Amino acid sequence: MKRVQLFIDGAYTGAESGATFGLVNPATGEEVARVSEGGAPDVDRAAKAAKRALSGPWGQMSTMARLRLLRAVADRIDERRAEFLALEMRDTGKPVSFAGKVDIPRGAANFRIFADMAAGQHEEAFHQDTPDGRGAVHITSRQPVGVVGVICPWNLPLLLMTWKVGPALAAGNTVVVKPSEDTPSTATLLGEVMNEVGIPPGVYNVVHGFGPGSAGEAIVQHPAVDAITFTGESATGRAIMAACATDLKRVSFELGGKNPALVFADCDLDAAVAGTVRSAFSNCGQICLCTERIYVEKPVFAEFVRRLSLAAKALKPGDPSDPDTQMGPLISAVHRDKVASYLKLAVAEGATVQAGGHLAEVAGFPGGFWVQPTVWTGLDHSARTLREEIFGPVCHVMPFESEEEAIALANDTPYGLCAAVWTGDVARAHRVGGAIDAGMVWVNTWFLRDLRTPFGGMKASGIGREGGHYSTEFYTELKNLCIKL
Ligand code: NAD
Ligand code: 6OD
Repeated sequence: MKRVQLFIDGAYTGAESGATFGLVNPATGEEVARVSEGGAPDVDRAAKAAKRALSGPWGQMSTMARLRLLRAVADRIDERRAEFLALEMRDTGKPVSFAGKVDIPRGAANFRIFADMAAGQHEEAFHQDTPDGRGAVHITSRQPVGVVGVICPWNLPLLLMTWKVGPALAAGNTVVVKPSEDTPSTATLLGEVMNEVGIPPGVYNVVHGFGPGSAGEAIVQHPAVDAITFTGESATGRAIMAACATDLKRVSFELGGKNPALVFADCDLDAAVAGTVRSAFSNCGQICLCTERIYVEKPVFAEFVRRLSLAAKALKPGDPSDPDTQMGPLISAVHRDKVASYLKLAVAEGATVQAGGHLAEVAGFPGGFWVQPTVWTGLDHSARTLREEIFGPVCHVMPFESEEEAIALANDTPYGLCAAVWTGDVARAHRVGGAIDAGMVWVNTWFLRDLRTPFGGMKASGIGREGGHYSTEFYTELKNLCIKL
């Protein structure tokens, strides 16, 4: 795919302005495609097509027929797995060992599981006595919200987009998707899949472009868009929320994090080290759930730091298509420079570098945006390095002496997305897990997903929850019908 076009009303199209921008492969730094740069007129076309589709064949289709189509979308993603994988790896540089196991399978699962869950949707009925003795019946049901604007980041492009589009379509909505400008391709390929399986035109629309003054802002401001589901930075969430206030659009936000891991001396240290290597460095640290702050109980602190640092140094960067490659590049030169600025800042703030600490050079990929997996110790808790989301393969390890201190350190952050707790004591797991201000706490594991459970963050990490029936709540309006008998 050398030209990445918009997908509106079931057809590929350029932007009305004719504008395009370059798409860069982060592993090589080379431009690999031109992307149509949508703007307000293109969003207008997409939003109107999405509105029409609500009252067309899609809106009139039976629930079971709709869900059959969504299961067919999942099957087709599986069948075209190699194409989705190649595009996701090209856009992100992520290794096949990650994208093949996580991104693409979840792209299919997000349609299949939400279709299965929607099949179990039921209405509630309340019978009411009335003075005339005839009574009344109330029927409480759910109807689609309407046109949903889906605004996505670049770190797990297909996974995070379908995580919203799957339940939105299962509930009978239509969507206008704005993928990240850095990762437009898999959302575009999904348009072909929608047509192949017979999803009616206008149900799934994709408009590429940027945020402010571009396609993102136009989606948020369009009067035909009824709800916005957004994943990205907390600062962007604030701007979108302010814009949504005008039309009182409902919002669901999955935002940034500065996630802690708490390692207690009673844990299985091998598991804690292996789990923390995964939670700090997977996807080159570019997962909102990644651990950037690690607190370790004093008796095992030195040993934990030694083992984590050794493991970080052993992680193998390289050709994303090599199954042995463990580390990909960062998404862009801009993001590489941001992470590099924290590599400098951490040292200026007094960090001791236990592993990494520099940009990386990878044989055969001189133009890529590579950074060494980095482990720091020695920072004061007020350091900016410990307060700001970096979103790279970096983490800091600090000792603690008591459970209370560990909880206080974990909660000393504006964010509240997730935490990992490593302990062999179930009572402690329950106590500490309950005391951490985060939407999700994993004990003796990390990023173990069950799509029926609520996903989202507290504090500056988000508004609302998605997953299972929590998604249904966001993507539907409740209606009560009262019939006097
Ligand atoms: P970002 O906020 O810069 O951009 C996300 C999307 O919003 C992009 O499509 C962008 O074009 C668009 N956008 C930017 N400004 C906009 C505006 N004013 N109006 C409308 N759209 C706008 O985020 P990013 O850099 O792409 O992603 C990384 C961030 O996402 C990190 O902070 C990470 O923690 C967060 N994230 C959170 C979760 C979660 O589930 N909590 C998941 C993934 C990523
Ligand atoms: O697994 C998911 O459903 C999900 N929303 C993951 C988000 C990861 C953030 O980068």
